[in-house]
This record gives sequence, structure tokens and C-alpha cells, in this order.
Amino acid sequence: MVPNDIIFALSSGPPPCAIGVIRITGNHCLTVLETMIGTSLVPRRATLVSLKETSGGTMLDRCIALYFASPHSFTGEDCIELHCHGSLATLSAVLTALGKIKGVREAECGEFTRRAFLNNKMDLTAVEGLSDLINARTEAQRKQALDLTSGVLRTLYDGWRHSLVSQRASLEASLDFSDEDSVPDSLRESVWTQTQTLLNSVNHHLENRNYGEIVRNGFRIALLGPPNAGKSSLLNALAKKELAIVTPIPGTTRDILETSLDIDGYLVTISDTAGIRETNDLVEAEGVKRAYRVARSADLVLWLNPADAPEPVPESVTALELISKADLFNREKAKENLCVDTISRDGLNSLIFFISEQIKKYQSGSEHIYLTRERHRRVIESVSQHLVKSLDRNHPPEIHSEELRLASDSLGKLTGSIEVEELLDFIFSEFCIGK
Ligand SMILES: Nc1nc2c(ncn2[C@@H]2O[C@H](COP(=O)(O)OP(=O)(O)OP(=O)(O)O)[C@@H](O)[C@H]2O)c(=O)[nH]1
Ligand SMILES: [Mg+2]
Repeated sequence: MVPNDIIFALSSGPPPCAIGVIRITGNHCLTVLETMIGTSLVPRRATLVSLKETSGGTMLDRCIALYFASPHSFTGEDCIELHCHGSLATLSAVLTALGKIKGVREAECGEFTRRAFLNNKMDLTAVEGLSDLINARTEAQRKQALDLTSGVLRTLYDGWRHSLVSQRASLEASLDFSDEDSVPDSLRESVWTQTQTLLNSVNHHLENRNYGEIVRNGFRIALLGPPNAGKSSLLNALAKKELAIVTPIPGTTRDILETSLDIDGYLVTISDTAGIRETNDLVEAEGVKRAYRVARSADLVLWLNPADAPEPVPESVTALELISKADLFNREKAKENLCVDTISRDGLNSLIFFISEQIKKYQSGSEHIYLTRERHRRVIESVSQHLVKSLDRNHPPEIHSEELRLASDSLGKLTGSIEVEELLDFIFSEFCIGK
């Protein structure tokens, strides 16, 4: 149910800033705020107003007020934006005055977006896209999140639901009206063909899952290698910061050290690890254990093989070899391999290009709609399973239809078209106050 009280929050960044935007939403908020604003507002027209405290008439700020009448607003309710001077004192005076008005209260995290969802302005995949857009750090994340906010997933999933509903309708109508109480074979055959086509699309969508999740969560690279291979030096060179301690003493790094970089618009997380070797040192042995653990969860493991003391990749690790300390390498051989010299920074650009190419490999040629979250992936996997069951020719038409219904309900939960109350708190908790 959509609540009917009026809520407000500072929707721009923390003060001090040039302009602080306070957002207010709730039907009839214009009437409730009339005394404070002191002048009438025309929808979608910026008006310079003298904000006053309702009780004493004390002037709070001269600011720009914008009014969006329901349903043409972000939340679908009447909305007002006050573009105030962004000082701490001004904003807290306005926020305090708002809080004193009867029926008006401070918004909770994500409450504006929650109202937008409850008023059917957005589906759940767009809500999640908006959360990603606010948190986007790289160009690829921004593009992907923007696509989601515009409802590309909803369009895709609603199309699938529509197809499922029509397949069920065909099956059930023929069941209801058939004299012999059995569905004509030709009709079932045609529904099977449609179900199979849909299953192909669903499975194709699932195959592309990695790219969307990599863009959203980041591509994880683990730097592994023997002690003194130059792993920490490479982390520092890529980050252009002295993050890790570098010494000529083998076994310098013990803990995992992580940093995030923007590589060609992609978020990439690089982990520096302890050098891999047999050791009786308890601390170093724990470091080696952790290095293997990080390698197991990485999208790409680079095995740094020092040119002056090569070590083969351990059998238990799947890694790509990167020759480090390439300045100590035979020049001709260097040309054939992926190699870096962190002193002169030779090979770093090629390595960065290589990493970006590795990420792009996850992208499929024509597909622009990717799964970005585990929640979506799990639901789409269950849709696929229901479709597979519905195609079992040993089942009667009732089961065929029931499996189609279950697939359709799963899709409905994904977009929020059907009851998802238990999911809402979880999804909206990702938002900050004011959104
Ligand atoms: N010649 C040369 N020396 C390098 C290069 N990169 C690192 N070194 C040196 O190699 C030594 C070890 O470098 P680190 O970056 O600490 O090596 P590491 O792999 O992190 O070593 P551990 O933490 O002990 O596992 C240091 O003395 C570095 O200055 C390089 O490209 N060329
Ligand atoms: Mg190190």
C-alpha cells in the first residue's frame, strides 16, 4: 500500500555545497507547505521564493522552488524540490522547519524510490538499476545502470511473461472446450514450439550473465608468483601509488592487499598476494594459503614469473603467465610474451590493454541486455528449469500449463509485478536517504 504522509530529505550531497536540494513528496504537499513557500507554484516552472518558518514567519532562505504535480513526478505523487543555499546552517534550518509541520516527516533510506515503485513509476529491475547508477564509478557501470533504469530488463521480461500467458491460455482454453477432454495434438505441438523458442531465449540470456555481473561488481585479478617476482611493484605501478611495501627480501608481502582501478571504463580489483613457496614460517604460510584462496575466486590469475629466476605455474592454479622484471630478459624472447618491467614501466600499457580485452571477451556480440545481479540470475535459472519441465512430453497438459505459470510468476517477482513484499526492504536498503 502506498503511504499517504508527506516525507522530505536532503537529496543532494552533504553540505557545504553551492546548492542543496531538499525533496518533498506526498499528495497535497503544496497545500501543506503553502505558508512556508508563501507563493503559488506552477508545475514544472522554477520560482524564486522566500522560504519562511510557518510559525514565526522567520525567513529561512531565498531559494528556487520546483513543483511536479502527480502523476508526472519521480514518485508519482505531488513533489516539491527546494534548491537552497548549500550551507549547513541553511539546510538544517529548512529541514528542521519542515519537520515541525504536522503530517510531514523525514524520509527513510530509499523511501522516494520505494514510492516510485509502489506508484508503478518503476519496476524492481529499474529500481536496482537506479541504485547502481548512483553508485557507478566507471563508464561501463554508468552505461549499464542507465540501461536498467530505462527499463530494458522489464521490457524483455514482460515480453516473456506475455508469451507465457498466451501459451497457457491456448492450453487451458482447449482443455476447457475440448469434447474428448484432451488437447488436440496439433495445438499442443504449437505450444511446445513456442515454449522451446522461449527456452532458447532464456538460456541465451543466462549464457551472457558474466559480463553484466563483472561490470557491476568489478573484474577480479589476483597477482600470484614466487617471492620477489615483483607482484607488489606491479600493484603499485598499476595504481600509480606506493600502496604495497616493496623490498628485495623474499617474502615481504603476507596479507592480501587490494586496490580498485578504472581500466578502460571497467572496474578492476587487483589483489597483491604473498609469494608462493614452501615455508615453515607460520605467518608466511598463512599468507600463501590466502594467496591460493584469492586465486580461486578471481576472474583472472596472473602468474608473475621473474625473468631472472623463472618458476613454473603450480599445478593447482589456473593462471596466465606474465614475465616480470622484463628488463632482465632476453629482448627477443620478450617480444613473444606478455611481460612487464615496473622500473621503466615498459609493458604496462600492453598489460592494461590485455586486461581490457579479457573483460570484453565476456561480452557477446549482439546482446546488450545483461544479467547484472545474482538475484536475477537465480530467478532466470528457475524460469529455465520450469520451461524444461513444461517441455516434458510425458506430462499431461495440466502440468505443462502449471510449469508455464510457475515460470511466469518467477518473472513477475523479478520485475515486482506480483507480490514481493519480503524483497522490498532488502532492495531499498541499498539506497541512501534522499533517494
Ligand atoms: N630489475 C627489476 N627489478 C624489479 C622489478 N620489479 C620489482 N623489482 C625488484 O624486485 C624486488 C622484489 O619486488 P616486490 O615487488 O617486493 O616483489 P614481490 O613479488 O611483491 O615479493 P614478495 O612480496 O616477497 O612475494 C624489489 O627489490 C624490486 O625493486 C622490475 O621490473 N625489474
Ligand atoms: Mg610483495
